[in-house]
Amino acid sequence: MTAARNITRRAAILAGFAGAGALIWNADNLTLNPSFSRVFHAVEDWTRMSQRMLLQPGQLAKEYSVADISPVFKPNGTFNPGGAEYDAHIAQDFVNWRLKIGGLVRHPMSLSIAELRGLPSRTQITRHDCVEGWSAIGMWTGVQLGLLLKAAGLASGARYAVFHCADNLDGEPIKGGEQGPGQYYESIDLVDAFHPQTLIAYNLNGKPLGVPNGAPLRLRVERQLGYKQAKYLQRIEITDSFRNVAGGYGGYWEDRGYEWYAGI
Ligand SMILES: Nc1nc2c(c(=O)[nH]1)N[C@H]1C(S)=C(S)[C@@H](COP(=O)(O)O)O[C@H]1N2
Ligand SMILES: [Mo]
Repeated sequence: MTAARNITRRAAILAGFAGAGALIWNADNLTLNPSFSRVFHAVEDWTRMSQRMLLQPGQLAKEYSVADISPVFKPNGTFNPGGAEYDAHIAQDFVNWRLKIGGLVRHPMSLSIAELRGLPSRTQITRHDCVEGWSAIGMWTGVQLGLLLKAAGLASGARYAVFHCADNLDGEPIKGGEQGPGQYYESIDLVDAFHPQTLIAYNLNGKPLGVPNGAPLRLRVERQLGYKQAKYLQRIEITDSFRNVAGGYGGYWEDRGYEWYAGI
């Protein structure tokens, strides 16, 4: 057994997550990708912090039971980002999709969907409330954003996580997760970023996220409204401010007059 395997096993056992098997199974790949091995070294530390937060009453969004899950999780906003780049990712089943984490971090990362699926996961059944007046209950599975940020290591001045998406509401998508006019984006502060229910979700109701609901990755930030739940995630940028991003108000809809903190 290699050293990497040993460490992985120990981290997985201490973590006590259901995903531990997958983590061990991935151990050989971890050594090949330094950004990924950082993620898993952060697991142990993060688990302790996250468990403590989960025990704090009043801090969590309500979680529902399987019987409450809506038969259809109504899609809204973009149903399909379109464009040659996203179409190619659909055709390849998102095997070449990467989630990039950069900005004010000590270790920028680029993770595949398979790598994210290999990490400890959280599953939660929550209610999504859209400002347009509808809601839906869904079961989300994904990686806690806090774990990824622990692995990336925040640099000094870090205050916000900005989420860059693959869709453009005003025209053709801009390539490679870059921001530009009409491109959907969102942002949250670090309190929400490290909240244990804040996930980079890849499954909805036990199945890979479909294109209408944000394939292959979307944000779940459960104490806020629907428009904060950014779909088609390509890049997370840690910043000291969002004033210089797009229109300067922290999100596509915020730039068009919505509240930045959309508490439920
Ligand atoms: N990238 C992206 N994310 C987005 C949107 C969008 O148009 N593009 N719409 C937002 C709004 S207003 C809502 S209510 C939810 C809808 O998520 P759903 O399509 O899974 O229902 O996604 C949010 N996230
Ligand atoms: Mo919405």
